[in-house]
Amino acid sequence: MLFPQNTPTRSLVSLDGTWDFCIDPGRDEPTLDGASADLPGAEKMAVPASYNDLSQDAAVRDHIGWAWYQRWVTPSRLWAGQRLVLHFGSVAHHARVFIDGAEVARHKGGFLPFQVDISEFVDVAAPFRLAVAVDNRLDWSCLPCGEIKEPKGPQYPDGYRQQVIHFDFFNYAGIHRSVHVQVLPPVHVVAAQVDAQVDEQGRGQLAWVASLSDQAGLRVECCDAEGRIVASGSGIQGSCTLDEVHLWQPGAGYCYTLWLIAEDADGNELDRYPVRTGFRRIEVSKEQFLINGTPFYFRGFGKHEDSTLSGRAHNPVTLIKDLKLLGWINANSFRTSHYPYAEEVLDLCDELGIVVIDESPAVGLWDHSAPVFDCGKVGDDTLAHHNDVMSDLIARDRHHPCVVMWSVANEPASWEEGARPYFEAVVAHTRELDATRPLCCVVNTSAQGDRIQDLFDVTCLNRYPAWYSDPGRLETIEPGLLHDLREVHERFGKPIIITEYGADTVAGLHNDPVTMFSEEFQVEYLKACHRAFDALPFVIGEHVWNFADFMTKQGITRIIGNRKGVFTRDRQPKASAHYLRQRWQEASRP
Ligand code: GCB
Repeated sequence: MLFPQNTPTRSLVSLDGTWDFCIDPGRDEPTLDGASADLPGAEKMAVPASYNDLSQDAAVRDHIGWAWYQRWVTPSRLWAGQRLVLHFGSVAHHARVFIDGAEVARHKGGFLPFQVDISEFVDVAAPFRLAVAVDNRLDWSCLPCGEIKEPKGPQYPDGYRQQVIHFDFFNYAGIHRSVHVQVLPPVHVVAAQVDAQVDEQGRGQLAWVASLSDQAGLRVECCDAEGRIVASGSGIQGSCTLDEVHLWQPGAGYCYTLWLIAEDADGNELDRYPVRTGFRRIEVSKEQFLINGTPFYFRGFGKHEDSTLSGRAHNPVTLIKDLKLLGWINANSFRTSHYPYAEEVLDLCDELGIVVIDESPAVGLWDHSAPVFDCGKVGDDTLAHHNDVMSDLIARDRHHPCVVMWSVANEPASWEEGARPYFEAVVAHTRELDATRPLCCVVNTSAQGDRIQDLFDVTCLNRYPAWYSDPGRLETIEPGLLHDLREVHERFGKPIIITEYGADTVAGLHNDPVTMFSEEFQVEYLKACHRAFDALPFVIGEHVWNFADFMTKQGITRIIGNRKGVFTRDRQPKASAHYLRQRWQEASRP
């Protein structure tokens, strides 16, 4: 699937804006005819947005099950004779799409795009009703994992149910990324896999595998960032060599564009689509992560796609502010915790030279009260879906030079025996898809407690000393981390990135001597962690948890969300942001 773009042969019609919306009372299946009739009692809803925070009704915010989106689309006469492909950037978590009552697509998974050719369903002379039914329920067969529980007792009304989730972010739902009709020429490029490799001498190789909607020729032209054609080739599959490439570097993104040009037998251009990519070399040794031969130290954050009002939706306003703040604080990287982010995010990271660890939505694969792999809750269905998601993720993101590593999961129950065969399968599948990037799985286990870390190239650890253990005991952080990280490195022999460490901090709360939840505590907390990291040469990165405060489910440890942000949810700096800005400016390591 190709990201929707306007090109000389393609045009895009945005369906973003306001749609009609209503909650469906159905328990398992939708009960309303939202596909072919007006929605009863419809309210207006923004697209893209999570629906949860746009209502004054807690029942909408906390809804479990189906909801309907609907709008009319007026085709243009210019669509006649073209292929019409309807594209959704993401819909959380399960979607059914209808045109004038006919179901045209189904999709499972809330963080990756899907599309469907709707040409046969559209009469370009008449408006059509577009409806999307969205189900936000999570079970053990999808990612993220969750389960629906039906607790019984006098306090629970009849039929009461809860969506139980084993992850720490609000289960936002809705149409989260843009919706487009792509108006494509009858013969067009359907998909393309583009890989850019560069050797130590600076010679680049650009390989492509494309598919077309019909028989045609394919020519490719590779342009540098200034638009000069620097290489060309032909064929559905092929490669071309560039004798000397301009490298993509952290902090200095440089991109090439591979134009895929479909042609008829006479050389007439039928379609033209650009894929942007870049050349950089990634290597991992026992103690280093090298980008273009230079050791790279990850300075940055685990993030979320999360903002007030929009919820989990892609929002260009928040994106731009976040990228500005990453620059301001001297960060060079982040992890797309805990799911793939919008493609627009990666495009800008390519351009700006921001290094990204691209994470799958495999989160919540654990339960504090019971095993999940060993008792089959996380089983063959989960694995099949996990592998599908890795295929879709890599198909979507493989051309991005900013993506330097795939993270296959966050904090699965990696201490269980059953985790091993499960992750052996995920790793084998993922390596087959992309042999050029290192793999990691972010864990919170100790050296002894883990059964899977040896399968990965970089050890990624989440650590909360003096927070979830020994709360407030700052003096335990440095000795504890030194011991713990040395043990882990001794056992697995891989470089270590601390992918999470942090402390909840209520902006504006002060206490001296320092106390948990105060701004002063967060600063002292980070300093203590840094003393340990700085003493260990095999620690190759520090990603603070979290970039900004974010919404979670309600709970006794969450004060309207998780407050471990270095920035507030509206992106204002806490004291820790100023401290980090200084530390990362002075960083002697690259
Ligand atoms: C973690 C999780 C992250 C949570 C964080 C916390 O280990 O990976 O999703 O938000 O801890 O703050 O508890």
